[in-house]
Amino acid sequence: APPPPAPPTYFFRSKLPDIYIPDHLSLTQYCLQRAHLIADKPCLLQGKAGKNYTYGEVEVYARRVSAGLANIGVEKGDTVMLLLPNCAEFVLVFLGAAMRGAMVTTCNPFYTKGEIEKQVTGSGAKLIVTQMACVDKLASIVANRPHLKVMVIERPTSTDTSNAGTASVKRKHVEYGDHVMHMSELMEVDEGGYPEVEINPDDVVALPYSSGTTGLPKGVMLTHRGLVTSIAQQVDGENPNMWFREEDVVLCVLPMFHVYSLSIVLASLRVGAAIAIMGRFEIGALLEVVQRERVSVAPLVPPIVLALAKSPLLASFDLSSIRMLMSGAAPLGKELEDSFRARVPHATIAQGYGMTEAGSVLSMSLSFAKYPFPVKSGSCGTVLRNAIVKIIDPDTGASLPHNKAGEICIKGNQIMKGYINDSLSTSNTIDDEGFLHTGDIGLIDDDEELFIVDRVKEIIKYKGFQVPPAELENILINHPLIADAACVPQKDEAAGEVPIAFVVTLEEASITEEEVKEFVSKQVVFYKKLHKVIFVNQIPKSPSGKILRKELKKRLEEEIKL
Ligand code: 4UW
Repeated sequence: APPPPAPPTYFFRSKLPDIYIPDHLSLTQYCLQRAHLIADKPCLLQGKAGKNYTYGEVEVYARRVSAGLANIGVEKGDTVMLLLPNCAEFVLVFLGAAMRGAMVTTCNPFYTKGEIEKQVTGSGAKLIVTQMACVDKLASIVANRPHLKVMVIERPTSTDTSNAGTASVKRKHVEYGDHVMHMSELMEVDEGGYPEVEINPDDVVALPYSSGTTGLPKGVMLTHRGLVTSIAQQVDGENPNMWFREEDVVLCVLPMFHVYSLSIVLASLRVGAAIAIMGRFEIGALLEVVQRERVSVAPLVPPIVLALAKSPLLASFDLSSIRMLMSGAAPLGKELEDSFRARVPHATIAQGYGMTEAGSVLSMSLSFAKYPFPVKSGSCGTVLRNAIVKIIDPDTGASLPHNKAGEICIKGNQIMKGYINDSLSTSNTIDDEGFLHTGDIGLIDDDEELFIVDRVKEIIKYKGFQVPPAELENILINHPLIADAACVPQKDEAAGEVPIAFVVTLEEASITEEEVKEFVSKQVVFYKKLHKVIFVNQIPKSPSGKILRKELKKRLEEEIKL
């Protein structure tokens, strides 16, 4: 008898044709390709928080930083950590390090000492560029690592033109010896001092951290080719999927250490737009920046959309400059999307879908295209050009057709090269055919629009921030009175999800919910704090020892109903 026919494989693509992508260029060559033509155009806007930079200045400073890094011994392939809130220096050091051929690992400046130390070790960072406020936190990390240098960016603010900033840098210098340097060592050097470094497109340039579908945070290796491809997929070509223009002013309020904001910054540089940088989110300040800088593009996350949709302040500001409002990094409820649209009727409001490992965008609304398509509310957009998506049955691995929900998998030059020093996690995430498995469940409808309906991976997303359950579980089982623990998300209107813990205590141990919460909160950044502790006799596990998170989520739902 003839062999049974092979099961069909369904591939999904953009509705737009593939484009030419100049992926032989380094990331900085690509992003700053037109910078010399628009040298006088504003690039980085900081308002009262600091100096503005034109495209010409950004290019010069990036070259200086690159030469300055060489001066202080940062070689090609070395890792530089950026431990900074949003600021111009973040962008300048990122670009300079990329030119130097270094890898930039981005880290949340609000992280605790323990969280930072793990990333320093895992990424092999040689230099940390940070702000004064973080220096104390770094003292013991640096003390054990003679080759690790720390550099602070502090500059006198416009109201404070005294030398206070410099004096306190000097004081720290004395305290920590030669480890703490000042940013001037990068910014005030001769940019012609070093020849350009030869960069291979497959060299790693960015190393953001993500826990992916399971386990602890891991360094995600994004290459020059990967990021050039991703940005091109969004903003290049005859009909860019995400039409950023040179005239645009792009709001940058989401933290640049996260891949969403980093990707928006790089896309803005590519098209020559101005980037309005905000150090932190506050609704009044955001509206003021929009009005003052005439912001035209605003990439947001659902909690900020919620805050804006509800804010009485909205009516007192001129938001007429906004033409594009984008949401991503977490699910945006359809009702919220619609009510927000009613409040900013002149803007196009829609979603994109990204994942650090996907390097970073998988799909983007075609309502943002230069020649847009009609789209549906609640959709996460259409897969980008020069990429292929398949949807697979999470149990059988079978490829699924239109309108059937399954795990979203993506292939293309933009996806990560792998996790650093972790080939096992890499091979568990990228299959033999080169598809990255996202751990998200979604379907693609007849109009090629993607809808995310569920998540099978462990990750908890608090306001779009990653909270890896494995990290919290590790902390919990280190408590002398705790025998076992498991963390799962609980739905929350403002944050989307919050982490909660199921805890098994040692026999006869007496420990309160408050004590457990405090034990964790001392060791983690604010958004990883536990919101509830449920004491149980046992954590349900599979025969192989995997935590049965589905059962715990069910338990939690029952608990809430009680
Ligand atoms: N709806 C539902 C969404 C959505 C979503 C993401 O922290 P990571 O690894 O990465 C991100 C990146 C987001 C992003 C990057 C670049 C960009 O342009 C853009 O445009 C909007 C967004 O969040 O978390 C990845 C996980 O976050 C969830 C989903 O589970 C995904 O695997 N997620 N976007 N629109 N869920």
